[in-house]
Amino acid sequence: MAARSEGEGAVAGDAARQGRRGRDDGETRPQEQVFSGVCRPNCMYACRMSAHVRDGKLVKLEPAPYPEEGYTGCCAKGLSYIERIYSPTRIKHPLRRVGERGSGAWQRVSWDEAVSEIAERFQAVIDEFGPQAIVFDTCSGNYGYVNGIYSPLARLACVMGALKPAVCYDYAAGHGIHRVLGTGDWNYCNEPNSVLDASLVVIWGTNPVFCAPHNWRWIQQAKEGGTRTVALDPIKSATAHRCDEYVPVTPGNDGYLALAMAQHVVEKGLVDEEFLREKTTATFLVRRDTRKHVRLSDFTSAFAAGNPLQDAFYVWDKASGGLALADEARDPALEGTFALDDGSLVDTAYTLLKRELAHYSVARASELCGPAPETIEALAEEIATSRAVTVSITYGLDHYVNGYLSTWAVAILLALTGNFAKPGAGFTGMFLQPFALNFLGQWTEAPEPATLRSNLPSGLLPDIIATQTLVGRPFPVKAMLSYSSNPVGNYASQRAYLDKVLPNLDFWVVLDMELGDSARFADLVLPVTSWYESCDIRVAYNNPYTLFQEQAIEPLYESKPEYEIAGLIGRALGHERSFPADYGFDEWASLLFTNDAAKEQGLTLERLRAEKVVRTSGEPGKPFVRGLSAPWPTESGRVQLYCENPAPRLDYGQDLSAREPHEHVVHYREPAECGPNSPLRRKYPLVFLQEHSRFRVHTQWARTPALRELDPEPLAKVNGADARARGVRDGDMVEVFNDRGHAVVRCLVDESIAPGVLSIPKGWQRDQFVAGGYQEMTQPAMDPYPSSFAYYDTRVDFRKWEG
Ligand SMILES: Nc1nc2c(c(=O)[nH]1)N[C@H]1C(S)=C(S)[C@@H](COP(=O)(O)OP(=O)(O)OC[C@H]3O[C@@H](n4cnc5c(=O)[nH]c(N)nc54)[C@H](O)[C@@H]3O)O[C@H]1N2
Ligand SMILES: Nc1nc2c(c(=O)[nH]1)N[C@H]1C(S)=C(S)[C@@H](COP(=O)(O)OP(=O)(O)OC[C@H]3O[C@@H](n4cnc5c(=O)[nH]c(N)nc54)[C@H](O)[C@@H]3O)O[C@H]1N2
Ligand code: SF4
Ligand SMILES: [Mo]
Repeated sequence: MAARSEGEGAVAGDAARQGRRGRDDGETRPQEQVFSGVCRPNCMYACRMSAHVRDGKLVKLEPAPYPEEGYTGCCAKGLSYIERIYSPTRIKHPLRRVGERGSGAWQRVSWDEAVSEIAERFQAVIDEFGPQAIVFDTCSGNYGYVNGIYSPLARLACVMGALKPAVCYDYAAGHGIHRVLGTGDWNYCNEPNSVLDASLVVIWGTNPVFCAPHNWRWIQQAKEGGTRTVALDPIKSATAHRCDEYVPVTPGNDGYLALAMAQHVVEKGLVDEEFLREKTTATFLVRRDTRKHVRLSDFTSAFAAGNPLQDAFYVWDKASGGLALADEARDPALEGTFALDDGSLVDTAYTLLKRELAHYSVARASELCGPAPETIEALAEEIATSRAVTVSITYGLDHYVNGYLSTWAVAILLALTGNFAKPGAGFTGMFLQPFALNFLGQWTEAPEPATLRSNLPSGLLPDIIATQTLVGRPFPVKAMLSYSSNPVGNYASQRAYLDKVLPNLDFWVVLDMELGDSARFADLVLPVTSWYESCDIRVAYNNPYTLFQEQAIEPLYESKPEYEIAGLIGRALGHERSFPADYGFDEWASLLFTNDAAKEQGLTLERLRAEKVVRTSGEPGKPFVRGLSAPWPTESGRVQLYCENPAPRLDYGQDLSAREPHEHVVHYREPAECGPNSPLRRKYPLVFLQEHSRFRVHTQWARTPALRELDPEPLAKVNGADARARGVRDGDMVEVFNDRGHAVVRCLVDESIAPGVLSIPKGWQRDQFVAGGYQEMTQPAMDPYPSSFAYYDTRVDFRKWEG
């Protein structure tokens, strides 16, 4: 996929010196100019692209080189983005709804009219209900720092005092792993090329061939070098097909499987005890009365507030037969229960973990999850004895109500087997570089008071808007502005959004390029520039670079970049000081380089504009491995076998008192709807997945002609046994349904999908279905700890559609 093109010479330095107009390559391509850019949807990558422009028109996109060859490349979506720029479905000018919501009746309005209307409507809401009754909704449509999700529209939310809810799409995986590694929502993975040092890569509920091709290339390279690959998935996915071994599993129970494997490792004496003693909290003591670790601060008042003394943890020293600080003990007990002088009992963290693991068995895992006992045992033993194991993990385990428990269990399995903080060991899949631009400063360091109100989970918004309450208290929400977000398309339980949310929302503005599922139901739609019509900056995921997007073409029609739109609305609402009229791209972008991280890197806007692609973390040729060069960001700096303080990701006043006592030690809980004892099991026998498609990123590219040729229509994939049981044949139209809604689609009978599972690959718009849509059926519940949607924790059935 990597390409070195003849146009590339113009991408690097020359175009910069000539400003955004680029260079005329008079010799080979008359009139052609080449600009450096970056594809930046939420596919969790950032392919560097060359944009070829002739006569002001973008005529070709192709991969541009990264300084490290292995990071260069792109996919068919990146190449065909050009069709989205010139699509007849592009929004050309501001639109005001004139008919019923969603009826498609629009009136063209000028920017002046649109901005005045927004200011008036927002001001009226502020006057009556306060600024918190206005929601700034954003998600992941464009990972730009000046346009897109990090744009100064967030500054507008901050100076207005509006709500900017926290996204709830894929936070369970990180939440579970955080309990072990302290790595927060996203920072738990190694650099993708670290898999070259692995002896075994377990691909656990992820499909990188489709969803992270840039990461798959490294796994493929590792495989060619002798690394073994195993995939666990209910679907024999494109990735599973390419692995050395495929282990089919039933959806939603991987947590049990991982814990049964952990128990097997313990029983077989394959635990890495040296790692447990030295790198984890296994030997730390836990008081039974308080569920807290025993620490220095328990015994001295020297830790009063403000004292910089470092607290320390106690272990039981077998050499002295009493307490000793972890760093001082000569022979710390890995296991055991002991009595303190005050009579209270303490257990080692490892003892508590072992006690929980004793409830899990390979036999039960086999019944619950599918694989034969021998397969489970062999994989457990291989993980324990292989030199370095990487687990590739993204969001297949995440999208269940118990998703965080599953990833917590996988992290515990890796900890027990010593698979952290060494080359080739740990997690891969979602590498966020440690470097961050100062987007928070861009939002909140304004000349006026600015507060970021972002502790509210966006997944609660439908309920809040429908009831105008939050945890039983009045909570008016009356207006919303969405940018880089398609909540009708991407929130679970779409019918509820359409039937209960929208009627209770007085005014909805959507900023987008195309009339997607959300824009179609808005009151006012504002056209934004495409990714190549304005300059921008992107800090990459899954590689260690920061990139500059040159403006390749003029904004089409009346579209505007978001920083301009933020300024227009901001000034109309009286925030001239925070949105100076003369602020353009450079002024906004400069604010991003004011933090210490940027200064340490020597990174400035000028440098980025000149160099286009700058390494902003790690060193070339030395894959970044978490926990290797710095301690873990846990309180003790160690890998945690016991979670002393299980805090929720977002605190919105939820009552966790009944849950808290059970959240310290990893365990399995059944998923919500798809579990073996779900009351819906008989009525809706199939678990409903919505694989992320190779041909779309979420709802983007859903109408791109080049990709529609390859993937023309929505499909419901089912196993032959499930089709035959319903008299359905390959190619028939079927209705997939549950109590929440339905979708009418063509059926693909596919033996690579497990019996009892139905998948409609996600991202289609509503009007691409014969009736309904895949998102109508997904269930909206979230666990209150991770606050993350659990789309796959859903049951459905299907029948032949007679029209
Ligand atoms: N082309 C493309 N790339 C994308 C995206 C996209 O939409 N399109 N989306 C991006 C984003 S934001 C995300 S979150 C990621 C998602 O990336 P992935 O997590 O890789 O994608 P999914 O399709 O959700 O799930 C991956 C696999 O998990 C399996 N799976 C489902 N349930 C279970 C289970 O209970 N156990 C196990 N073991 N496996 C299970 C599915 O069958 C599927 O094959 O991809 C990113 N990349
Ligand atoms: N059923 C089901 N639903 C899911 C999932 C699932 O697995 N199953 N996965 C979920 C996951 S993991 C994720 S991350 C979410 C993603 O959800 P979203 O972030 O909403 O994803 P997109 O559909 O990529 O983008 C949203 C919108 O941004 C627009 N856009 C693109 N560029 C720009 C820009 O520069 N400016 C503006 N203003 N708009 C722009 C696009 O046209 C699109 O309409 O979806 C979730 N939805
Ligand atoms: S969609 Fe993702 S993988 Fe494809 S070109 Fe764009 S950034 Fe690269
Ligand atoms: Mo996601």
